[in-house]
Order: sequence, then structure tokens, then C-alpha cells
Amino acid sequence: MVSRRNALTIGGGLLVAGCDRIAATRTAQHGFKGAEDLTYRVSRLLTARDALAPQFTGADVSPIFRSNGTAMPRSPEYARLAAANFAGWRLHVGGLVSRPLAISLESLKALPQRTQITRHDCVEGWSAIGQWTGPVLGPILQFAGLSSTARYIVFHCYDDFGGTQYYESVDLVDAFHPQTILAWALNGRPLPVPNGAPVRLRIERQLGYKHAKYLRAVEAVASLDQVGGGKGGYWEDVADYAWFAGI
Ligand SMILES: Nc1nc2c(c(=O)[nH]1)N[C@H]1C(S)=C(S)[C@@H](COP(=O)(O)O)O[C@H]1N2
Ligand SMILES: [Mo]
Repeated sequence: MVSRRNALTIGGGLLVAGCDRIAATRTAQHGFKGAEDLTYRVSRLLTARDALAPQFTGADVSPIFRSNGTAMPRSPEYARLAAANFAGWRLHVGGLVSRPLAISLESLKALPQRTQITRHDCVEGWSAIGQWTGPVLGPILQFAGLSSTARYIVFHCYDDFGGTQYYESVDLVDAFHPQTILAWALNGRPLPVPNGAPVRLRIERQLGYKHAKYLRAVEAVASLDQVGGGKGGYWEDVADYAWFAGI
């Protein structure tokens, strides 16, 4: 399972570049048609690959960062992990990678960290500014040996809605964006359970529902067809939310 050796190597800071080609050349092409597809293409044409989402200062941080959607996953497995302070939690990195990983919380915290203060925008009509800390996702994918056939990164979560697990996905441009982090801290403290403990995705150029909480696994895939209902995310599948939710 761990890959304790991998985890330690990761912790030791050997996650260095070398695979710039991964993100450099491909923009994902998905099967969606019509207006959403156009939004996606136009945005990818007009927005610089690494353009940053606005960042704020400590003075801007919202006093309370509310919770939305799941506030406590009900799976017994999650309850067990939470009861042990997530000591047994592992983030599985798999799919189209040459070196699958199982990373402990401790190892994630030992990686180079990024802290950013950003605004979260939920489609339900609220926003909040929070300070997030965690390792950048890109180097982890590189370390896992992301295959050149991978086009999307899928995030699998511990919570479910009526038996359907929450999941989300992004293209490689967003996956390798410098502000895309696996956040384990909010406002300088370990991520509270209502906000996605132990680790949640921050994908700052996308709307709230793309920021998968309660991460269980990260999977590299060539197509979204076989994932969930095929539209790339829980809300995309059940409520026709846009897969590309760029802001
Ligand atoms: N696993 C999981 N991730 C999720 C959700 C959820 O219900 N389950 N809700 C999404 C929505 S709609 C929003 S706005 C944000 C809310 O994050 P917060 O609870 O930290 O405010 O998480 C997103 N990620
Ligand atoms: Mo949301």
C-alpha cells in the first residue's frame, strides 16, 4: 500500500520537474457540445494557461467559511479514519500513471507547501474568502509518472448523495495550474470536517462545486465516458451543471 518508500521520497522533496511536456502541449478535448464547449474553448484560447485567480490579504479573510453540500460524510470508513485523526488516511494516486501512490497526510504535509488567500464562489449565490495551504498537485502527478495518454484528472471523494459518491474532474491545464493545491489547512488550522477534512482540492479558477472535498483518490484518465454518469462530475451528472466552470 504505501508505498512508504514513495511517500518518504515525496516527503524528501524529490518531487522535481522533468515532465513539463505533460502540460505543455495538450488541451483536453471532451465530448461536450454546444455552448459549454464553446465557453471552454474560448476560455482556453483567451486565458493564459497559468493566469492566476485573484489573491487577497489576511484582512480579507471571511470570519466564517461556511460549509456547503456534505458537512460530514456518512460512510463508516470515513468515520473510522476521522476518529483516528486521519492517521490511516491515504490519498491514492492511480489510473494512467506508471507509479501509483498512496500518500499519507503526514507525507502530504512534508511536501513543499503553497498558501493562498482566494475567494470561493458557489453557484448557489454565496462567496467566502479563505486561506488555504497544501502541496501543489502538478508535481505529485509528475512524480506518479502521469502517462502521455492522460487527459483528465478525476477526484474521488468519501461522501455520497443517496449512494452516489461525489466526484469531480478537470483537464490537465487546471490540474497543473500553480494554484491547484491539495489543501489540508484552512486559515492556518487543519481543515475542519465540514470543509472537507482531511484534504480537499482547491482549483481556484473554477466555481465551488469543482473543489472536491473529502478526497479519497486521484485518478488519471483518457476519457470521462466511463467515470460516473460520463459528464465529469456529480453535479454535472445529476443536475447538468457545466463541467467547465471557469470564473
Ligand atoms: N466531496 C464533496 N465536495 C464538494 C461538495 C460536496 O458536497 N462533497 N460540495 C461542493 C460545493 S457545491 C461547494 S460550494 C464547496 C463547498 O465547500 P465548503 O463546504 O468548504 O464551503 O465544496 C464543493 N465540493
Ligand atoms: Mo457550491
